[in-house]
Amino acid sequence: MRIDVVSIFPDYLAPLGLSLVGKARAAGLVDLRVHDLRAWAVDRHHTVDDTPTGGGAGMVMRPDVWGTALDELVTDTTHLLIPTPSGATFTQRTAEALAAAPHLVIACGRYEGIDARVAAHYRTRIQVTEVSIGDYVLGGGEAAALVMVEAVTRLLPGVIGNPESLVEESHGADGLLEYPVFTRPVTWAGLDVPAVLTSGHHGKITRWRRDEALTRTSARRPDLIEALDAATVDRGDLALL
Ligand code: 6GU
Repeated sequence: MRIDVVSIFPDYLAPLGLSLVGKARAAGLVDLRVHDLRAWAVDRHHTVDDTPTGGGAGMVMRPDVWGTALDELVTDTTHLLIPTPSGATFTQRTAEALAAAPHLVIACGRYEGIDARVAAHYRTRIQVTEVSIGDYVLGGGEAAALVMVEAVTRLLPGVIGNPESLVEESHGADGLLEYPVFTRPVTWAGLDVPAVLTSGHHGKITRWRRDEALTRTSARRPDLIEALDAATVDRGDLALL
């Protein structure tokens, strides 16, 4: 997969050289390039913004500069992502869909956002999604781009050594948060690892983990319990729900 990220703060994307994403890049599993939007600005001051038409606070990013940049980067098969707090919520399902795309371009806005004609124009040519990573406001799209690139990259074939790691995790197919995990030592700070986990009884361990996932999800994310697929709820669950 290829991913292009465009920002006026390309250094903000430096963490994409580290850890899981950095290793995936080094292994050639993702071709990730970060661009400075100002490279496409034409005036002496490399201006990328202007005042909002109709009045109001802040500045808006100019469509002409973004258009020159995106015309150079997008192809017919590009999925253009525009991070914005007014976008559709980015979820694990979004990450899964994007991981199947051949090319992502992430257009990071700052200030009050990017002139709305940019999304409208590219929507006539390619797939465009305005995405939010949650119900809070950030200073720009860069932190959201970091989040989305990591969530997508870890789903690409070969990035995670043991693909079983992708099966039993929060926001996976069962619709529940993950159960609590433990390792050695068996006693730490006066706290014991739950005895069932050292029992060697795999059936009991599976049931205990399922119960923990259910009680944790009920307490922290009741919305996920409401959304559970009836087909994934078993007889043992019903006592807890
Ligand atoms: Cl994607 N961008 C900005 N600027 N703020 C956000 C966001 C995105 N998602 C949540 N808040």
